[in-house]
Amino acid sequence: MKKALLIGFIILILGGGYSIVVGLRGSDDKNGTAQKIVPQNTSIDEKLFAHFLIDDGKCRGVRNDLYAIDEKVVAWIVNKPCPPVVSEVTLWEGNPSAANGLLCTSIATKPDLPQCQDTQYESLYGIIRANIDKKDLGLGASHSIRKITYSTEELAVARGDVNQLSFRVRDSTRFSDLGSLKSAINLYISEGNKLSGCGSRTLYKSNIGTKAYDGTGWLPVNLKKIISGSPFNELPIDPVNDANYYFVYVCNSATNQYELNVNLQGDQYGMGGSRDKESTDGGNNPDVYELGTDLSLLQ
Ligand SMILES: [Ca+2]
Ligand SMILES: [Ca+2]
Repeated sequence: MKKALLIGFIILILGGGYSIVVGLRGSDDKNGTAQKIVPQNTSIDEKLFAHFLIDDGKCRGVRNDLYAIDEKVVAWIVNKPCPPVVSEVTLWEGNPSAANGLLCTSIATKPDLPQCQDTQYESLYGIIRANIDKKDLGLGASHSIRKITYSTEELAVARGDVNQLSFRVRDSTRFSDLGSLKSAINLYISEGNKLSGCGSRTLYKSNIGTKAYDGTGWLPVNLKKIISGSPFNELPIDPVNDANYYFVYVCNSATNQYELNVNLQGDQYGMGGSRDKESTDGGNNPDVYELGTDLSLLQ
């Protein structure tokens, strides 16, 4: 098989982000038969496909079908070009949100020119495109074709799973940023500095104030006083930082101690979750993640 004579650029819009897939197309593979499929990733995550394509695609109300082919490749067929792709028929594998998840598509200006990552998919793609109304998609008895179906409830579950993934990413950021903040405040204290502005346990929240780290931002600690300098160019804030998710700081000037709190989003980190952090942090509130030098200051 000759290699890449033409490079096709396929731009996908998935989940608000942009991914670029560079497709390679050969010139001498025109026998019109579907060859053996050798996918890079042999596992089909049906939930992700159902969520990203069936559920997120703006094709509801028209044809919006997913087929598992040989349990290795997924064909998505719609009645009209449907975001995030511009072709009625597309071939996918593995994870549809990954940059290399799209195997084949076609572009509006050259509908007869398949844009495939690898020539091995071209004949398969061509046959399916020519037979979208046939039950076996024109592939014959040598291939298994299974329609992937999901109920409204299952789609909702898939949506939840995907949301949980993004929640965990945010929680990881929270652990990292709050850990850094804790280290900075501890260093500030260890160098003989006093916490101020504590009032009678006044609450300071990251959704109120600026990111200035000189004590005038949302955190009333002048990190510029740290001898080696502030570890931050700006104060960290919660990845969401709205009325429900924000960092909280409270201190006690008499003891020179403080507490930081944050509400985590991932189910696994909540009380009873598989990686429970909120109720195992040594604090007095099982519903939030607490850290600092006196975890009883805030509940
Ligand atoms: Ca806690
Ligand atoms: Ca507490």
